[in-house]
Amino acid sequence: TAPSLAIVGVTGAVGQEFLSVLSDRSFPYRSIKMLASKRSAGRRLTFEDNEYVIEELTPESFHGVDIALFSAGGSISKEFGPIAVECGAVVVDNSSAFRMDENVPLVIPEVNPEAMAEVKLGKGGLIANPNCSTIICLMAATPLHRRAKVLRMVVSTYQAASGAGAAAMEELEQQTREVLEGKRPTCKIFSQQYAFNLFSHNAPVLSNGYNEEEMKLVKETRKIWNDTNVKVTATCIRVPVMRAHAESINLQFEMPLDEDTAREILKRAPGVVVIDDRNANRFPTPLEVSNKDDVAVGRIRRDVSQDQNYGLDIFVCGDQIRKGAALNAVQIAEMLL
Ligand code: 11C
Repeated sequence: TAPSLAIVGVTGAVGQEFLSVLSDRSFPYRSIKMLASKRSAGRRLTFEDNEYVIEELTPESFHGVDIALFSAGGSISKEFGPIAVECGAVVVDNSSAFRMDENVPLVIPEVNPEAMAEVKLGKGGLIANPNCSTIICLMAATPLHRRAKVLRMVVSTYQAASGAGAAAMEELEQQTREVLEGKRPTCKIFSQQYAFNLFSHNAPVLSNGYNEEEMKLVKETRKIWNDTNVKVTATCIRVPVMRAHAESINLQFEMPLDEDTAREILKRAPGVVVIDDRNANRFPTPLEVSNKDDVAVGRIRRDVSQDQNYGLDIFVCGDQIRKGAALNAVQIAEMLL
């Protein structure tokens, strides 16, 4: 029979997207629990022609649940994830709470599906969804890594409002209106003006000078590629874009890989589309990939600073809420079926 599902954090940007993706992909289910904080409990929600009442998340929420999709922040995952597992559910967790736990698979289905081979429906288990910027980066870098082995990767991100949640998206919209009307922009989520501006990612800055978002790219890549030697460095920037991240990625390879071969590899890669029209100066944009499943790659070119065929530059865009979060989690859930 089809599994029973629970969505934890159903009122959030990713929670809502879980529902859209489940519906778009005709994910089979026999029931769904819509779970959120006490604040949202009691509200009604229509999904696939059925009306649901949002329930408050409690330790009792997971009885009879087969798959729980979590996106309500790290502390909720830490508190309720293990309870759900104890009840026999497989938790697919979108937060950073368990990603670096060595017993928890960190999975991008197109990249390392083998990592979750041990997790079986009915036995309880945890699978972590990587950070959105890692997913989008590795969707493009992995097919090239498989061919030529990446020794070093330099990532610069241009990250959308959605990565900071629905309230940040509202803040961007409100501030844009305020600035155009000559008013002072209201800063609630971010401490500085976001509209018509950009700034270093809002994640906490660590003692090594990197922020947490940057170190996620470093550590998660090593874990997903199962390669402790790969060198990764990153600079993460928040830009006033609504829901898709862009990333400039510089790659250094162990084996030669020319740009035409790289383009062919990327054209064949699942979940990737190539937009690379030099004559028309047409390359991926965040708007173009918004609400889309595929990650778009372009600006595929030889890095002239490296030995010929040992370095490439690429530019990648991917919908942060979809492939960066909800779609990846639902694809993980599909592999459990
Ligand atoms: C962003 N990736 O775009 C972040 C937010 O570890 O899941 C998500 C943080 C995480 O701001």
